[in-house]
Amino acid sequence: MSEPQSATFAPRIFSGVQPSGQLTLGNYLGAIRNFVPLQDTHTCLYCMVDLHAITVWQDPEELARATRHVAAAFIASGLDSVKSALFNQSQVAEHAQLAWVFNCVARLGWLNRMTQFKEKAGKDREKASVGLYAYPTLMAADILLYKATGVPVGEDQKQHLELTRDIAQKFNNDWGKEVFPLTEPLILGDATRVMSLRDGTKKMSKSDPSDLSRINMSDDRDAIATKIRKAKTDPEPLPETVDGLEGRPEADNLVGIYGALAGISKDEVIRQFGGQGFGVFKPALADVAVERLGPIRDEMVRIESDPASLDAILRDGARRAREMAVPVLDEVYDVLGLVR
Ligand code: AQP
Repeated sequence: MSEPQSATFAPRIFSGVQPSGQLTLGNYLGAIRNFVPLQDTHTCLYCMVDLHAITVWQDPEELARATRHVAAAFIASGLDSVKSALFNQSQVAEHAQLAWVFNCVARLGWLNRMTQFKEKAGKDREKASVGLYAYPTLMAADILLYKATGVPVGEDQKQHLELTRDIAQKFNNDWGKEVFPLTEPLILGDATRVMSLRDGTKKMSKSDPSDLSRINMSDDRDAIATKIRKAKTDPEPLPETVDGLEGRPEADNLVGIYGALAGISKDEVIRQFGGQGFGVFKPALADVAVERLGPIRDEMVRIESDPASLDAILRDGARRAREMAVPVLDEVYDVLGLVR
């Protein structure tokens, strides 16, 4: 990949996905599918960030199920548990330990600027958990515990990545040592921000109350076709040029999804469908979505039917992750003067 490498830090990739519900097409196109090719060029760690998920209340049985669901989605999408360390965050206690150190490095003013906290806490900020507020410092710990040089993420995580760099820089400056790299966000592909099927101005999200707003990775072929058929659109046919998508967020989103799934640019989609109505375009989109997602979903069902094997993969991934994490935390403790 093309992220600039510091001379001091070996190229290493970390990324995480929250096990907090059904994974969406946004998670797949914006993040998971981009994880796969990196395995051939980098040391990679891919994590189910369960400690992030509990920043809002989770049903215990559902949390365990969702953790295995994310692991199954990773593997079904092409992640190889031999090439990459696949694990859930809570099995590597060093994440929480380094997060505490970073709570002491990050400034309140920095966290106050995080737009995701404002969105997720909503109007009743006072009732949000301290964990939800401190989420970005735990995310910085996830990444810097492995001195990751690159993090493949969707666009919505850009601000958190900037905070991770601020924390790394302040830590390095405060103690006068280049302990941490300035990690680069790897915002890859054409679908870095997939929008809701019900509102083209809102991000497609697994916590949206409306299931019709998203395509889940576990949706069967009928569900995918139904959701695309019911997706909100405007009454106009598709424009003759990509510029004509301006001001038409729902049409723009569906064209973007088609292109990302078919592996073609939006220009090419418009070349094929410009001037056509949604009555023609939506069934074509449903076909390409079913063709791409159907086999992944079938594989997920197969993998999830054997939770014992999945748990063994996660334990092994956690063991390998700890081998990388322990020396970094030791280094941090030494730098801080924490006796061990
Ligand atoms: N709509 C999206 N388009 C592109 N990328 C997306 N990602 C999430 N939604 C989209 C990317 O998926 C990765 C994992 O996200 P996460 O589960 O850790 O948290 P999130 O960003 O908060 O995702 P959701 O679906 O919106 O979850 P909830 O509803 O639980 O908060 C990240 O790389 C993210 O950028």
